[in-house]
Amino acid sequence: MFRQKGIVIALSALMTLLIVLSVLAIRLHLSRIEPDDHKGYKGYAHAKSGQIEPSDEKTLSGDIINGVRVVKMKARQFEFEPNQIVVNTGEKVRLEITSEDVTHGFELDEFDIERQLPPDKTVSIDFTAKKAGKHTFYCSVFCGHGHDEMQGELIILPADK
Ligand SMILES: [Cu+2]
Repeated sequence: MFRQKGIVIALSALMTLLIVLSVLAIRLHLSRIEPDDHKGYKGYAHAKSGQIEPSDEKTLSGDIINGVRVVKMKARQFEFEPNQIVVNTGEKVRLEITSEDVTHGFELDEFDIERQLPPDKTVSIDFTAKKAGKHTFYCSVFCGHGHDEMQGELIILPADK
């Protein structure tokens, strides 16, 4: 009788321990997910500007027209097409972006660019690709559930390429 009581107490202690441990595990898991707090303004995570990797695309985008590299792009839920733009250092660049559905935005922090892209209009965005590097551009207007993933990258190749 006494021994059975002992087993019952030991079992309940074990159960309590298990419950406490799983609560701790869930807490830990949640705190791992939360670094979303580092999101930039308008709710998406801003990636850092990066180095150009050997695996990056080296095919230049668009065509040179009157000394300007003109790149036609489309914006739609939830992507830019193309989502990778490759230019040379020092080039004047003009992105001609047409939204095919709703209002999107084009944000390229490196060049202080933030423009609205109303539906069915072509917006020209001009800048000079000053120095080599890789920069992420984003949709800056909330456009639906996939908005946070609507981004692409601008690769500015080093001058010696
Ligand atoms: Cu968007």
